[in-house]
This record gives sequence, C-alpha cells and structure tokens, in this order.
Amino acid sequence: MKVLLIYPPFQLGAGMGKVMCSPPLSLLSLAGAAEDHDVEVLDLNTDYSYGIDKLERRIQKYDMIGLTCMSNMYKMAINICKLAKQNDVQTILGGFHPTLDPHIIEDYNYFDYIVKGEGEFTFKELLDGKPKKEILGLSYRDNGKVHHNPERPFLQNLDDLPYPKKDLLDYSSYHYLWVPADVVEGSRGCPFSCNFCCVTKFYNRLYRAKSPMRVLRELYQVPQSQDLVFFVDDNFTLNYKRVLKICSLIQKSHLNSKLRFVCQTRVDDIAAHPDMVREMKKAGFICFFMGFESFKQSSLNTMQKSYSVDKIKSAINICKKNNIMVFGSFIIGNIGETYDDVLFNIKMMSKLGLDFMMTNPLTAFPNTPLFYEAREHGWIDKDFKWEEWNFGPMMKTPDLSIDDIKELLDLSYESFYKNPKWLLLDKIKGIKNLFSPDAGWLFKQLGSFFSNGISKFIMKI
Ligand code: B12
Ligand code: SF4
Repeated sequence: MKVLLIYPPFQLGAGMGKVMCSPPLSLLSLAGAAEDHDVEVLDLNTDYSYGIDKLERRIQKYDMIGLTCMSNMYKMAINICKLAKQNDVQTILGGFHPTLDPHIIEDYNYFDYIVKGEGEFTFKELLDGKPKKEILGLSYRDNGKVHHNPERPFLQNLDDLPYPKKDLLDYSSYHYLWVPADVVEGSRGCPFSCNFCCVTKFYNRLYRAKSPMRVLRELYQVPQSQDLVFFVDDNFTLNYKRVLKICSLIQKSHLNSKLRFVCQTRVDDIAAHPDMVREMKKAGFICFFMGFESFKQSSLNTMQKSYSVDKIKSAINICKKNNIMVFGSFIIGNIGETYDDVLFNIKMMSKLGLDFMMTNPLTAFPNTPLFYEAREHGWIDKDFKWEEWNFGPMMKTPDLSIDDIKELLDLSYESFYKNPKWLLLDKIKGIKNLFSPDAGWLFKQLGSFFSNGISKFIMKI
C-alpha cells in the first residue's frame, strides 16, 4: 500500500499554534508501525506551498491518505478527504476528534475508515490486509453500511511501540518558542478526571509509561539540528521515582550538554517534590507547561482539578527558585466565574510572575462530562457544529456570553503581554533562565531568538 499521512493545517491566530510548531508525532509513530509499507508524511502546517491543486496532484499518487484530526481541524479533514474520494483514493481518519465521536463516519461518506484510540497496530493490520471485521479499534464502511468494531485494548507495555520514523520529515520549521525543537512521548494517559478534558475519555484514565531506558533511546533519535525537546506526556512528573531515573540517565549520558527539555506537569507534583524539580533543572529542564486553569478555588473544585490555589502558588515559587520558566495555561469562562472573576484571574497571571501564559475559551469537546452538562443546560447553541468551529468560544456559561468570553480572551493577552513590566523585566529574566547555566548554548541560540523570537511573538498577539 502506498499511503500519505497528512497533518491538516491549524487555523492560525489562536493559542499554542503561535508559540510552537511541533512535528506530528502521531503520524511518525504510525509510519514506524507500518515500516513494510510505503508511507510518507505531509505536514501542511509547515509546507505552505500547497494549494488545492498541488494537494490533489499529490494525493492522486497514493492508494490511501490518512489524517490526524483534533476537533479544530475537523473541517479541514472533511475537505481533504472529499478531495481524496473525488480521486478514488481511500481515506482513514484518527486522533482525538474521531475517537471521541467515531459516529462522524456516518455523517460523511468521505471517510472510509476511522481509527479509535491508539492507532499504531490498527493501522498496521489494515495495511497488512487483515479482514476488516477482525481489526479492533476500526470503524469502516462496507457496501454502504457502517460497522463499528469493538475497541482495541490499550497496549500493556509502551516499550512495545515502534519507534517514530523521524527521517520522514524536514525538521527545519519545528520550534518551541523559536528554539529548534522536537517532541518525545514518554507516557500515555492521565489518572485524573478534570471534567473538560478529553484525555480522560481517550485513555479511560489509564496511565502507562515507557521505561526510562526507552525514553533515553528516543532522546538519542532527536535530529542533530534540534536543541529542545518537548515531552508531550500529559503529566510528565506523575511518577516521581521514574522522573529521577530519567534525569539521572540524561545526566550520565551528557545529553543535557546539547539538549534542553520542556514538559507538561501538574501543580501538585511540583509542590510535593521540590527535590525532583532541582534534579530536573540539573538534567536540562528549562520550562514547565502547567494547566492552572483558574485562581478561584471554587472553579478548581467544579472542574475537579483536585488541587488548591495555594498549591499553584507554591508550585510557581518552587519553579522560580530553581530557575525553571513557567508557562501557565488558563481557561476563560469556567462555570461559575463572573466577568469580574475572570478579571481577577487575569490580574493574578501577571502578579504571580508567570513567564508565559496562554488562555483558551472553555470548550466542551465531544463526549466529555462538560459536553453533556453544557448540552443539558443549553449552554451550547442547538445549531453548533464542530465542522464550523472557528477555534473561538463555542459555548456560553451561566454568567458569561460568548461575546464576553471573546472580550476576556483578548484582554488576557493584552494585559499579560503588553504589560511593560513583562516586556522588560520578566523577558530579560526569562531569557536568562532559558539559557543559563550553559553559556555555549546561549550564544548559539541568541541570534535567532532575538531576530525572530520574542519580538515576533509580541507583534502577532
Ligand atoms: C503535542 C500536542 C499539541 C501540539 C501538536 C503538535 C503536532 N504537530 O502534533 C501543539 C502544541 C501544537 C498542540 C496544539 C493544540 N492542541 Co494539542 N495536544 C498535544 C498533546 C499534548 C500530545 C499529542 C501527541 O503528540 N501525542 C502523541 C501521539 C503519538 O499520540 P496521538 O496524537 O494521540 O496519536 C495517536 C492516536 O490518536 C492515533 N492517531 C492520531 N492520528 C491518527 C491518524 C491516523 C490516520 C490513524 C490511523 C491514527 C491516528 O494514533 C496515534 C498513535 O497511537 C495532546 C494531548 C494528548 N495526550 O495526546 C494535546 C491535544 C491533542 N491538543 C488539544 C488541543 C485542544 C490543542 C489546541 C486546539 C489547544 C489550543 N487552544 O491552542 C491547539 C491547536 C493549535 C492550533 N493553532 O490549531 C486537545 C485535543 C482535543 C480535541 N478534541 O481535539 C488535546 C487532547 C489536549 C487536551 N487535553 O485537551 N497540541
Ligand atoms: S487536564 Fe491534565 S490533569 Fe486534568 S485530566 Fe486532563 S491531562 Fe489529566
């Protein structure tokens, strides 16, 4: 089978897409699993030379195209699959949106296959020609009738996963805060149950981790051109002893003389283990991405975040003491928050001295607990369709209209990033944090960081 795996383009102009561009690990991992087949990867976020005509000409060369699909890419995925079907090319869709709602295969006959959950082995079995009805995790169309096969059990041991096929990509466009970057996955899933979160639904609250040695091997696969690794794990620090082991392996192998690391973590892990943060700093971690969501305790309780505002403050302080930058993420429009409550949150973002922040509108992703609650209370418009979602607020709340949320989102960025204190003091401090204590690394990076980094970031907000 000749297959083209496509990463649909993001809608630009909102959220994370501005400050980072990461390689499509999902597609590289699928390609790794289907090594016996002719699989190529096209990332439409980095190759801007593609218009519809060029895309159509490329698609015609394959037996099948496969797309990854977050909810914000759904419309694009439909259009690309339509183009493929017009050219008699088979289509397969996987990732978060189709997993949360596999019934979308019934809405559009441009989708031949949908893969639910972890895709590596489902994809491989399909390409290998295993009878469709025996492939767990697959939904498919046969003679016009749709079949949903039972779910595929989660892989027991993540070390059994194939290695991502990184040689399929040109890495020159991938960056985190404009530093050349790659992504590595050390674990899957999260045992918590925040009511807005899709990870809980996708992985059924199951957490599994690759062994520290496997993580190290994957770090050795990071292309030489890249200087930063973003761990995509939802909660890299969940297992304290494992983190210490990984840090020790990184130090012993001296990988930290070349690479710096960024990970997603939870407030409670950081607050509970300052010694772990110290070790992470020594191993080259420079920034933690944390979903704080709100500084209102009642909101944290409602969304089942299971930590306190005091823990947030304590985690930020621990990071500061260890010179680790804090990238805080917040939700605008938490249930129960008034306009003034959100203004308070915005004020706190600056007051607590975060290095970076992003805000997202409260979004009720398909089949999450929040989605059912929002539908029941009429917070989502009856005519709302994911294929029309423009990435902005998609629901009102008891206290805020969609327009209020839009206004507050704008205000949050304006107030945080256009604040002269942040621009001058925190920025200089941030840059120092980012590069110390390794001055060699500093000088190598400073040029590009200044030329296309922070200034570009601020200009675009
Ligand atoms: C890394 C990441 C990003 C990267 C994406 C980089 C990239 N090129 O992939 C960045 C930082 C850019 C990003 C951005 C966003 N992200 Co994001 N991201 C993640 C994260 C943390 C890890 C994804 C990952 O790489 N996992 C590792 C790979 C191996 O797993 P995977 O992607 O799930 O792929 C597997 C299966 O899904 C399946 N599969 C996937 N695709 C396909 C395709 C085919 C053909 C097949 C057969 C199977 C298949 O098989 C794969 C292997 O098992 C996830 C959380 C998570 N736990 O997954 C959130 C997550 C996917 N992101 C999410 C969101 C909401 C966003 C944003 C919209 C947030 C925002 N407000 O900015 C933005 C979009 C930006 C934009 N401008 O449009 C949500 C998605 C929700 C949804 N319903 O779609 C998640 C789940 C986070 C969350 N907790 O809500 N994100
Ligand atoms: S928001 Fe983070 S901590 Fe909460 S369930 Fe999702 S991944 Fe886990």
